[in-house]
Amino acid sequence: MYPDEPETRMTIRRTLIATAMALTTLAATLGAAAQTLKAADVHPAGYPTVVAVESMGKKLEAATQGRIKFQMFPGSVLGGEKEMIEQTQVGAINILRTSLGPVGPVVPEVNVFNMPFVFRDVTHMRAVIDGPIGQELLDKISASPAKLVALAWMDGGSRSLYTKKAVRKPEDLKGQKIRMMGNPLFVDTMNAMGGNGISMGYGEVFTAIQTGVVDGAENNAPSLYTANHFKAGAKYFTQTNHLIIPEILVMSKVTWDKLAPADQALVKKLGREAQLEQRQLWDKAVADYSAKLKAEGVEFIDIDNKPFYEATAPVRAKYGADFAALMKRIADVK
Ligand code: BDP
Repeated sequence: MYPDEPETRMTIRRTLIATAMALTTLAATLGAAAQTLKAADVHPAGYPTVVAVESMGKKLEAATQGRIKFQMFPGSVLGGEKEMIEQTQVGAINILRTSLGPVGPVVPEVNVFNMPFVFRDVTHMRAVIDGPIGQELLDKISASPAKLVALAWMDGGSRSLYTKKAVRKPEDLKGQKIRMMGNPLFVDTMNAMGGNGISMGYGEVFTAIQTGVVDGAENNAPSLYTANHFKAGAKYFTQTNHLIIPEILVMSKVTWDKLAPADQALVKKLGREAQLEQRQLWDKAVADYSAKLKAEGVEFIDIDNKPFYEATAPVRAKYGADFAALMKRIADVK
């Protein structure tokens, strides 16, 4: 390369290049050794999803002898769910547990699970996500341009309406502003159910109910309890069960692509284990928090939800048009 270069200088140059290369390799190894994965969740410490993902983190640290560390950021400290999805897409958050609701705007294929009354009940939803359709949806998320790798499903049970004024039928919702998750599908759902859907982040709901910006919201019992929305005044919990939305555990594709194949396989395996652990914790949480809500004076209103089912038929027709074959397969799952 340098024909006139004296022998010694050439040797020094070669040594320097070799040293620089060795240092680069060392830095890469050290970098890998120091890797800490940031995991996030809107829910507080102790919530089933947070507990299951923390336990996944401990197993990951143990299996890699501390080469991959794990840090959980619960309670929305890294932002609302929409913002956290965005941070995960760019790799600022490495692992995220999120509802599928706000994933719909970035991966439209998941909206098939976000439709009102698409599942008959929680048992039906579980049979679907545990079978081939569940795997296909995870694969669709990973294959989409959203830069999210879907690791596993989590359970979010069934969502029902909670309001300051008791609701028993669609007409009772007239004029009531109800907070929905950020996805136009949910605003349409609430409008069809008889109220006025308002989309906003989970972290804003307490104040919105308290100050009358909204008259209520909808969620499962563990969320209603841990987010204290009943203390903001939403004391009537009408069992509409209108949305049964599975949740997911995703890894940023940016992070995923930097992992060695063996570590990727490990993350996937531990993600699946977290799914199983979360489901057990979930069933207990629903029972425990329902009892706690009742003890706090929240009135559970049992209703025949058929009028709400019928009222939302146009929403299924509108959003389901893209998923007709898939919806038939879902309905056929026993
Ligand atoms: C809870 C979900 C959480 C959502 C929240 C919401 O677990 O992922 O962010 O509802 O309503 O049930 O925003």
